[in-house]
Amino acid sequence: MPAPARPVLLTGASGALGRQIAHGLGALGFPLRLTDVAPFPDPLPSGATFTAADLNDGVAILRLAEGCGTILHFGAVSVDRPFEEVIGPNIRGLYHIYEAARRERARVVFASSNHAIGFHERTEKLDDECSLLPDSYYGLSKAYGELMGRLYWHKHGVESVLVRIGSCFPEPTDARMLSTWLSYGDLVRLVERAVLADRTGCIVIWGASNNSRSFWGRDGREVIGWAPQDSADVFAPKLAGKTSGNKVAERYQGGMYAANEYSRPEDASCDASRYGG
Ligand code: 15L
Repeated sequence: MPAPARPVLLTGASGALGRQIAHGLGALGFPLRLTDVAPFPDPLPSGATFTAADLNDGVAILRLAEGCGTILHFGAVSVDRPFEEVIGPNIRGLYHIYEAARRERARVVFASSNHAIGFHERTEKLDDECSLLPDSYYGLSKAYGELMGRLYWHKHGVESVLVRIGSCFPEPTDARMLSTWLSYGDLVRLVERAVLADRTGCIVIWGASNNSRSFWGRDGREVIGWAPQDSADVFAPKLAGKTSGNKVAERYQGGMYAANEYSRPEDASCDASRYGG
């Protein structure tokens, strides 16, 4: 089983996705440095260390990244929250991650989100060149992260795998997730390939399983040799009728994130071909 020569830093290690990645890659023998503001709640995977750190602390992040070949950046506010709560971990923290990657010549695997494009309509089939269309301050921070990845690639040659994660949970729980679900197994295999791939440049990958109702199409997955193995389709009989009942949420890919605090007047219009309606 191949393992990377240089250590892999994982931020957000104590979160739901971080724990899956820590255990999944730990089992493959990856040399892991785990970090989070919260303690790691499980026994440490063999060969892993854990250091508590705040993404706002640039010196701590530089120190943690020393000698690392990859930074898996899964730490941040991960839900729709007010601007002031998002700005520290998701904006300043991201800058600290990219500065560390620049110094170490490390690759970044960034946990972006479908909420970076959440105001695209559900009737659209998107590819990796679609416009960024955030549906919340959280989604805006993910769009910013993707642009940060592009900046550091063009200016410094720092590679990024920007994973636009759909809904990564043990199982899909509503009709929207029949389109957006990413299984834990597919997530871990994606991250494994993103670490081991030879060269990636700066690519976007839709983080979704093999769902026939997917909103998303072409992306950079071939560059890393990843293909999802699971599918939300088997849950369709149970979930197809389980919609939100909210008109705005049902119209847009981001669902309730688009609907939260929505106050656009009914008759407002803009250039549909450029900005998604
Ligand atoms: C996300 O980005 C969130 O982290 C997660 O909690 C879900 O809301 C998910 O998107 C989703 O869109 O289902």
